[in-house]
Amino acid sequence: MIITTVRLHRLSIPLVAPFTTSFGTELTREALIVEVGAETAHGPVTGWGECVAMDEPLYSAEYVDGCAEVIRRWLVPALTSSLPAGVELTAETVGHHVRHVVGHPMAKAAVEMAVLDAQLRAAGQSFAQYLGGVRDTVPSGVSVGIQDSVEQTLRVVDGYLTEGYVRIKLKIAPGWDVEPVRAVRSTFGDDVPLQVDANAAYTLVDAPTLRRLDEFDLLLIEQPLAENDLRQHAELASRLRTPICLDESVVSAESAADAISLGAAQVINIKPGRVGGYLEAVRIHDLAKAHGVAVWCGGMVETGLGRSANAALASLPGFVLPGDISASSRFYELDITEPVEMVSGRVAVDTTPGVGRAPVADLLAGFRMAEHEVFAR
Ligand code: NPQ
Ligand code: MG
Repeated sequence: MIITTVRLHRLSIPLVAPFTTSFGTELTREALIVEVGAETAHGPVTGWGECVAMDEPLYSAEYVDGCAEVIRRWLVPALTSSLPAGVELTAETVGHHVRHVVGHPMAKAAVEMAVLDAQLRAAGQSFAQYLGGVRDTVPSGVSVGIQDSVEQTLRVVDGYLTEGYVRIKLKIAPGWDVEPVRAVRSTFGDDVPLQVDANAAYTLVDAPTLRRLDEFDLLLIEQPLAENDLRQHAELASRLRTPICLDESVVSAESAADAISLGAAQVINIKPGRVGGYLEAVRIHDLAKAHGVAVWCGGMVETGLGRSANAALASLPGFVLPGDISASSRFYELDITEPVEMVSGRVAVDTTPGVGRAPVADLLAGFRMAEHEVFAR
């Protein structure tokens, strides 16, 4: 294809309730949507990508306005004006053309997603078909933020279980761990699939506290230690019965391979944005599957665009645990696409070409803070 236009849409979308993790509280989703216009063998087409960076560098080093700048100044030129003459741009070669830019996986992932969406729309193939999906629906888990009290946590969890979510993930932090987990277990029983996510808030000194979680038969503990502490995660794993799952630490297939061989990850959370795109996400899936390591699809409070693409990814065979792929309504009263629905604990995988849904113009406009045309041929 030949890219003819690139537009960046900066959105601010209110959340239905504040979302608190060990690193902070979010009231809105500061989103960045990439719109790529392209000329293909099948005619002109528009592709959409979502950048999952947060508005501040608290989850990882990237942040949304930094991503917009990287996309505008370095990634888009690499795929347009600086593309060598005669080179045909495809989604599969986006990573190659931007490899000289160090880091910035979320910015790269957003651009690759938009190009892939355009390519698949032109070819009439769905994301799930292209990525290798084998299921029509995927099980839907929900991430429960840190609440003001244990009582409030029980009310919130009760609501999600009543709605039908098949797995609960409690966000934890030092001082908010054993107590809420014990309360959820004693209230809802041992059969509720339950896991926790620390977002890197602990150190190895906290191993005795984390070990107290062993008695609650959790599916896993997600990212207890810092992003770069692979060796220390391996050490912690040797001291816990609860499987360790890495999120922030896995930034590429290479780091996934390191984590697996070090014994630092018994489970891997795959987020396409964090690893540089859906294609790298599939490579990590393949690697983990070959090593017998379970994977599941994480979430970054995506709009319906990224949420639908994540459901497609989670339909691959190695995704053997429920993902953080909840309904749009978990976070948004109004989404920018047709809402992603959860029915009987499952989310349907879109089968129409590309991601399967696109932003609705009026909804996009309603949440838009800025729109920049960063390239036009
Ligand atoms: C995680 N997500 O697994 C993350 C991190 C996270 C669903 O638990 C705004 C935007 C707020 C992105 C809070 C879930 C966020 C965010 C947390 C991502 O670690
Ligand atoms: Mg996480």
